[in-house]
Amino acid sequence: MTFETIRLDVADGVAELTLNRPDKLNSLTEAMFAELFEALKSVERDATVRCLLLTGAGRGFCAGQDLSDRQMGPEARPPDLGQTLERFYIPLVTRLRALEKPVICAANGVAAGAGANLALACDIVLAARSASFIQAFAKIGLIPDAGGTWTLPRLVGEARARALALLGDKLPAETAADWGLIWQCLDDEALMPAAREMAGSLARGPTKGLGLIKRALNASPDNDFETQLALERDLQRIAGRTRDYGEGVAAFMEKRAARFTGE
Ligand code: T3D
Repeated sequence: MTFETIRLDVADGVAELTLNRPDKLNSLTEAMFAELFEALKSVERDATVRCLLLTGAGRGFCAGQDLSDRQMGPEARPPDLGQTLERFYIPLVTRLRALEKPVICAANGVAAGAGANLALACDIVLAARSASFIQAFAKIGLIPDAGGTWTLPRLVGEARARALALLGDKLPAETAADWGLIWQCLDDEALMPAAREMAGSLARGPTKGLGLIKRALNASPDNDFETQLALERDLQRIAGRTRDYGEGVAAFMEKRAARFTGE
C-alpha cells in the first residue's frame, strides 16, 4: 500500500505505521486521517499482522491537529470542532484501543495536543529521551481531546492531570516514565531497536489471548469488582479454548519455548 502522509511497512507479523509529515512535526490533516483509517483497516483485517507499532518520521512524533487548517479570518464562521472530533479523532483512538492486537507507540520526539493523546491511546508507550508530552490545548483555548481527559487522570492521578491540562507545560519523556504516564524512556538511538524487538516478541505471542487482555482492561474502568470478575471468567473461557493456550501449557511441561500461532 502506498501513502503520501504515512508509511505502512509489514514484516514478520509487525505492522510499522509511521506518521510521515516530518516538516510539520507530523501534525494531522484530513488527508492523513484518511490514510490512517485505510492503514488501520488493513491492520485490523490482516490476520498475519499480530502487532502494530506506531511512530513518527523526523524529529517529532506528532504535533496534533495541523493548525494551518484552522486559520480563520475575523469574519469567518468558526469550525465545528465537535464534528472534527466525531469524524477523525474519536474513531482513531477508539480503533486503536479496540484493536485486539497489541499497539506499541515509539514516541521518537515531541508529542503535542492530540499527538500526545494519540500516543497515550496505545497499549505500551516507549519514548526517546529527547521526546516530550505536551497537552498543548489550553495554549490555544481548547480542551484536551482524543481521550486526554479520560486517560490522564487514570495514568498519573488528578493532581498531575489537572496541572498538565491547565498549564500545557512540556513534560520530558523521563518524567513521563517516572510518573507512569508511559512505560519506558530510552536513549534516542535505542528507541527503535527496542520498540521493534518488543513488537516482534508480541507478534510471536498468543495474539487471541493478548486481544482478550486488552478487552478486559478496556472494560475495567467502568466496572465494579464483581462485574470485572464475571468478565474475566467469560474471557478466560474463550482464552482457554485457544490453540495457543494448549501450546503454552505443552511448552511449559516440555520445558521448551512456546510456538504460538495466534490461533
Ligand atoms: O481542530 C480540531 O479538529 C480539534 C482537535 C484538536 C486537536 C489538537 O491537537 S489541538 C492542538 C494542536 N497542536 C498544538 O497546539 C501544538 C502546536 N505546536 C507547537 O506548539 C510546537 O510546534 C511544538 C511544541 C510541538 C514543537 O515546537 P518546536 O519549536 O520544536 O517546533 P516548531 O518550530 O514550532 O515546529 C516545526 C514546524 O512544524 C514549524 O513549521 P515551519 O515554520 O518550519 O514551516 C511549525 O509551524 C510546524 N508545526 C508544529 N506543530 C504544528 C505545525 N504546523 C501545523 N500545525 C501544528 N500543530
